Amino acid sequence: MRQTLSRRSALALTGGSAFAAIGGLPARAQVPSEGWSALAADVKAEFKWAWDHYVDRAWGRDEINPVSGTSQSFFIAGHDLGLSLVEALDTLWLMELDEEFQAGVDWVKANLDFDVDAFAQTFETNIRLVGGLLSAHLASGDPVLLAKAKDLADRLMKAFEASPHGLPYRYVNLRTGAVRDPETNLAEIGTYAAEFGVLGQLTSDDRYYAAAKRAMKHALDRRSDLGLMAANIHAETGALTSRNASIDVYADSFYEYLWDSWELFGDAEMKGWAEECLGAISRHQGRRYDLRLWYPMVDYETGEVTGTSQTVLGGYLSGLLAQAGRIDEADLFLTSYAELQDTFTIIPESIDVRTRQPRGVRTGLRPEFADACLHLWLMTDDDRYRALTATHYRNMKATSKAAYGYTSLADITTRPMTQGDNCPGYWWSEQMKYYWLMFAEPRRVDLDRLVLSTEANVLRGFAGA
Ligand code: DMJ
Repeated sequence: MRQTLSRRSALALTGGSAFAAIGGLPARAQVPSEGWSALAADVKAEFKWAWDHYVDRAWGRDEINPVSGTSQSFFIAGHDLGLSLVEALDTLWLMELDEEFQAGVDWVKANLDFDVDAFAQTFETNIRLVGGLLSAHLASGDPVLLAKAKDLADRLMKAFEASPHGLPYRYVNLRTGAVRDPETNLAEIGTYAAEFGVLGQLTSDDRYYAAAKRAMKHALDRRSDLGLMAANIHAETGALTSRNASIDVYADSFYEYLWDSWELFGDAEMKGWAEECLGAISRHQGRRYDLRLWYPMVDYETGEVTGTSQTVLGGYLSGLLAQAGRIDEADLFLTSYAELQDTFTIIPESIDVRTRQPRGVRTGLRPEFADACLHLWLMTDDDRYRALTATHYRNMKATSKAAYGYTSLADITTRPMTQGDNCPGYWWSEQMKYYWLMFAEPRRVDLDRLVLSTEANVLRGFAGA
């Protein structure tokens, strides 16, 4: 049985919550009839099956299109950086698929070169590639992986250095350091501290974490009297470019990295900011619609609602609230999404919180519900969260499994659902890892020490590390 004492004792310090449950989650967990370990074996078999198709059809390409068996670039049109392969590495390691892990590492050593005269998105390159290389290095100790992560992070640093405020531009040319797209947002300026901090520790170089924290502080210094930040900001002028406070896309991982900086580096200032931000979000964005808890967009100075959509990505907040000890609120927010899972089988990409109806029919094979379940389970040891995740896994398998892997969906309202033709890179790093961590008794990680990046790269907690 997992040792939950350390996380639970942190909980005792945080006190109660004003949030009352609406009774949406089952009172008892439904343990899968086949048992957790059989479910874990199934997850591993599916991952291996999908990996073999990636090797066969898309080796070294960024993403496989699992219906047609074709592939596509993600960062740079026509120039692939092995995205899915890098994203898969630490998942392969945790699943003890060692030959596959080593084949991936060998590909990285022989082929992955970031000296490309092309623009790449700074944020995505960091969370997916720098994070993927770092976690593979932490797993295996291979110094070449660390050298590759450092080389790439050095190229991304140009995006910070070009701004008088240290706010990274959205795109940077990997060879020349030229930048473009200064109109940016909280997620894209504030999702570096975890990867850059770990890189800094491994290379004894404080510059990376200092740059990441400076960008976050710039935005934090512009909080309103309510304690909220507007989500849009300009890297050149440093000014806010909207009045909308959001927990959702364009802001999400900023908040995660405040907390992660505390967990990873013991940065108490970041913890204080995380608690202040979560408190303000809870007070001024959290709203009940038909008793369900949602966090719609609000004006950052008045708290007035400015938009009533909520995406499936917003589910991460439930996991973050749990990490910060706000268990009741986290559970209640998860319940809102669990109801969507019950109603639609696959949680819609975006809903209107007033009606709980989808705002579109496509979905992106999203991991955030399982992410939140993992963090709630780690904090409480309550198997209801594992049971909800088992349903998430089975529903994904029933709807997204295609000839050569798992795909996003083009229409969740048809029966059967209409498949798209793309497996996003994060599938290899996120949900399959969350399922594995919850269903298996993983031998290569200490769950009490586990810290995952926003892309679920393991940044702390490998057994023996
Ligand atoms: C992932 O790339 C990361 O979780 C990111 O923070 C936002 N969401 C996508 C997956 O939906």
